[in-house]
Amino acid sequence: MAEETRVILHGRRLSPYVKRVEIALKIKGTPYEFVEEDLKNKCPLLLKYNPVHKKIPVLVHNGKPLVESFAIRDYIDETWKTGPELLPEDPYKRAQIRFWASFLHQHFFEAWILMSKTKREAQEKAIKELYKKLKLLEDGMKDLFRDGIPSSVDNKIKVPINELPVAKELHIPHEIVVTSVKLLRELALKSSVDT
Ligand SMILES: N[C@@H](CCC(=O)N[C@@H](CS)C(=O)NCC(=O)O)C(=O)O
Repeated sequence: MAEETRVILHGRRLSPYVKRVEIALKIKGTPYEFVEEDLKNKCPLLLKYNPVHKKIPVLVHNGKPLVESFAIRDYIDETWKTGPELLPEDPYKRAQIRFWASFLHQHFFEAWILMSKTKREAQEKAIKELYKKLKLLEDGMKDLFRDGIPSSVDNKIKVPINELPVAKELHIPHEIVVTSVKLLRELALKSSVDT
């Protein structure tokens, strides 16, 4: 049962794992505070809350820390019953959504990271691989949501994913994404030269 609550999300706005949690909170209409973490200089609280992986996101609900974005998403779904369910009722559809979410997590992000860390032929290869995975993901999504995504406001209305109010609200401007990706690439290339 949802009780009087204080919800704090430790993260970074650009992290896709943090986005997963933010989207879940927004869909449920759960208010939360956002604490922007500096991953190069992790604060003692983050290390205390996530001593195993020392990663974001961390969600703190009434003082209790939760880690790992999928586990947090499920916790949010099971705790705040006031908003719409995050996963469909049909077990087959749920399983399909879980499959694609884990594909995105394990394969797509991995290919994306490889692409941003490599140069020349290795990068060309990584880009091809990334496009292949993107195509698989897109086809999977089209199949799964033939008529669009159910609106979080009215489950019967189907809307394209970019039109969802929550997607618009959490949208990050293209220039900011590009600048951050360039920075990440510089850092990744520098650390691969240093090692
Ligand atoms: N499996 C984790 C992955 C989280 C993750 O990789 N977070 C990154 C930011 S996008 C992080 O905290 N990196 C810091 C580090 O690796 O030290 C989840 O789903 O929550």
